[in-house]
This record gives sequence, structure tokens and C-alpha cells, in this order.
Amino acid sequence: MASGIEVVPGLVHYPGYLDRAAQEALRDELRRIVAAAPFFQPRMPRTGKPFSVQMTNCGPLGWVSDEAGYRYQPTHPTTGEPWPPMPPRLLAAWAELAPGAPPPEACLVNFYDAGARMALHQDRDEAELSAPIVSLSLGDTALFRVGGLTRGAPTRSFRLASGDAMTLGGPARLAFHGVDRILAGSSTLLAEGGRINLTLRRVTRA
Ligand code: MD3
Ligand code: FE
Repeated sequence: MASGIEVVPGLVHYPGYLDRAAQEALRDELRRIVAAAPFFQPRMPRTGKPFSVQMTNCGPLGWVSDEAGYRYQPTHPTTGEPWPPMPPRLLAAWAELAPGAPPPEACLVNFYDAGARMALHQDRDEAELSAPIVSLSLGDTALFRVGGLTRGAPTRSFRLASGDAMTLGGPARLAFHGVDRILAGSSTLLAEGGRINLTLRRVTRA
């Protein structure tokens, strides 16, 4: 069983959860997912301002954002096709890291180039808030920040490296969090550089 560090109550960090071979296998599966469901550039509700992070999804539901708002939907916003299925190794990671939780319905795939970041936010578009979110990181290291239940609460930051996993549950499930920056050149996993983060999520009430 993987060993984790509880960084703040409900947030457990598993450094090196995936070994290099498992990271390469997941990277290769993601190539097939992205071939079927290309990265799209989400936009902010109302303003339409583009995110610096590109996204796609696998699983029955996928998270999208545009002028109309944030939401989960069963199809890709530009191709109109259903999202590709979740690979068995992701379901296995969920079973190990979120034992007893209902099956995940969405895997959001975020791609960060060297200049991309994600502003401090909460994840609250899921009706099932009692299930944790499971995060897997591949490629360049990120400087990740987590705070409290209000935007102004104190924050702490730490690095998420290729192969690291995190679970966000309990009191951390609605914590503000974001990605301050990517440490370009810190990993050789992705030939073109950058970082991929996968988040496995239960969306509907079990
Ligand atoms: C802490 N992604 O997709 S993953 C997101 O690295 C997102 O791409 C970041 O925030 C990334 O929404 C962070 C880890 C994560 C996910 C959900 C959380 C941390 C969280 C929910 C609550 C607290
Ligand atoms: Fe988030």
C-alpha cells in the first residue's frame, strides 16, 4: 500500500506513487486519449477569457468551461463525441487511494506548458462532495498551493513531481488551491516538456 503524508487535514500527498514504468505507460495511454479527445482551451464564464491550461477528459463525464459556465457533460465541447473510457490503471489508482468511494465518473486531464498556471479556486461543481478527488501528476514539477475554506485563509505551497499522487477529501475537499508555476525542464517524461495533471472525480450523488 502506498504511503502518504497528510500535508493539511484531508490532503494526503504520495510522492513517487507511480514508478517510471507506470508513468510511461500512463503517458502512452494519454496519447491515445488525446488523439480521440483533443485538448481544448477552456474559457472563463461570462468574460470568455481563455485559461492558460488546456484540458480534455476521459470517463462518462468531463468538466468543461465556457461563457455559459462551468459544468460536467458527457461529450467533448468541440468534437461532440463521448469522452474516451477511463483506462483500467486509473480505476486501479482510485480503488487504492479512495477505498470505499463510489466509482469515479470523470477524469479531467490538464496540460500546463512552461508558462501556464491555475489561479486559486475551489472545486465545487460535483454534487457528490463526500467522495475525495484523486490527483496524479506527470512531467514537469508544479509549485502547488493549498489554503483553507475562504480565499483569504493562509496558504502553504509544495512541489508536485512526476509520479506523485494526492487525495483531497474530508476537510480539504473544498479548500482553495492552485498552481503557481511549472518548473520547466524538471522532468524527461514528456518529450516536448510541460506537465499533465489528472484528477479523478465522482460527480453525481452515489
Ligand atoms: C485541493 N488541478 O483541475 S490537482 C483542477 O495540478 C486543479 O492541475 C490542479 O486544481 C492541477 O481543478 C491541482 C490537485 C487538487 C485537485 C482538487 C482539489 C487539489 C485540490 C480540491 C480541493 C483541494
Ligand atoms: Fe481544482
